[in-house]
Amino acid sequence: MQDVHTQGTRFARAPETHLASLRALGEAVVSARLELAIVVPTFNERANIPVLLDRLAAVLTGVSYEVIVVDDDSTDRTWEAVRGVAAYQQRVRVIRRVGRRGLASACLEGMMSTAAPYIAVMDGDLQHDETILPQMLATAMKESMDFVVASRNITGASMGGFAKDRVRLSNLGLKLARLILPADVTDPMSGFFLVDRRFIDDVIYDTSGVGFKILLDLLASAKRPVRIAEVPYTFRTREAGESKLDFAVGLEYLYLLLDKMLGHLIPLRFILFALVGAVGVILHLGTLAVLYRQAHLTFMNAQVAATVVSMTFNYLLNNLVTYRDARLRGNQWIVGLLTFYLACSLGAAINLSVSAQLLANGLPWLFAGMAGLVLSSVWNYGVTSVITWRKRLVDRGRAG
Ligand SMILES: Nc1nc2c(ncn2[C@@H]2O[C@H](COP(=O)(O)OP(=O)(O)O)[C@@H](O)[C@H]2O)c(=O)[nH]1
Ligand SMILES: [Mg+2]
Repeated sequence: MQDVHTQGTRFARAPETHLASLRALGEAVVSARLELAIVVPTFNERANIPVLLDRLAAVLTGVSYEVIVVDDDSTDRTWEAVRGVAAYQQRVRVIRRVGRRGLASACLEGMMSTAAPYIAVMDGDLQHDETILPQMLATAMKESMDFVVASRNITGASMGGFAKDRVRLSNLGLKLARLILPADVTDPMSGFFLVDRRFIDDVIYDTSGVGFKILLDLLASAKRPVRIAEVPYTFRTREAGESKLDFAVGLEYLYLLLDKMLGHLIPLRFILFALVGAVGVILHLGTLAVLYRQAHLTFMNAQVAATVVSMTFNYLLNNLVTYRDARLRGNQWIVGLLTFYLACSLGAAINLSVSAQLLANGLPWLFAGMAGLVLSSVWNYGVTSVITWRKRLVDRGRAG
């Protein structure tokens, strides 16, 4: 019976048999079956988390739960404070993620790390009212809901002291969200909800995991009608720490919407790459006009200068936006620029030869030109993703 603890035995047996053997050995196996996991994404919430853990314990008496704090290596060492509690309270765990940022991806990671049948997600800054959690869990269980969303937009709920421009921004975001949402839900931007784990397992491959709006991401990934209940609550004002919502988060929101609308058809990176390219074409023509018509350079010289200007611009913008998760810096940035020039010059050569060929074969000039453009865009994208940014993506994958 001693070998119950060895790896081989553990994996060879069904979980129930394993539990039975442990019980036979007199081990305290489980006090109660885990019912609920609460996933809390944090970045610099050191002052708030201990208070939240106390409040959860006070309100969840009689529920078998665990709390998973997913911290993105906070500079205020939130992870350290949580570990301090977790050392004494086994229901508290912390995942310290290094080299990564993002609320949505943190939530997904926390969700993947639990065995609980229901998972709640809530902020770590005490803005979400934890006292409605038992009601949310009961609703999900009794009515077999996929989601129970804590809503700020239904009767009985309130945005609390949310600043006016934040309310306006939130309403705009809501209008945009309706573009991708199959489900009818009053507050799809809510960061406070409870979900049946089976739903997560169904959609996990389709989630985008970008930005702040994890609920929206999950709902828009659904492949079947979603059962949703809503519970009202009042959004509290933040007392300690500060909001992480900024311009980059706004951009990530648009990125999420685009990915949900088009991501299953074309890789989102390619769409961004093509958009950047389109802006580059306008810049190219503008530069050409100034240098050729106003500065009176020869057409060839003006064309070469415009090409360098637009290629450099494309590189900068792609490095900032399209590959923001694999951004090149320092020496890598210079090598990246050179490989980008090289790849795109070949792309231009392909464009010229293909379109000339098509024109010679009788295709109208507009179509010949477009075909060349499409082909060279695909070439530029494919080659630079492998040569210019690939190493950085691979390095990041390893670090992750
Ligand atoms: N893990 C992780 N948590 C984050 C990140 N950004 C924000 N959070 C947490 O997500 C929750 C909501 O963020 P907050 O800035 O308060 O957003 P707001 O309430 O919309 O202003 C808080 O618990 C933050 O600490 C992030 O990049 N990673
Ligand atoms: Mg907040």
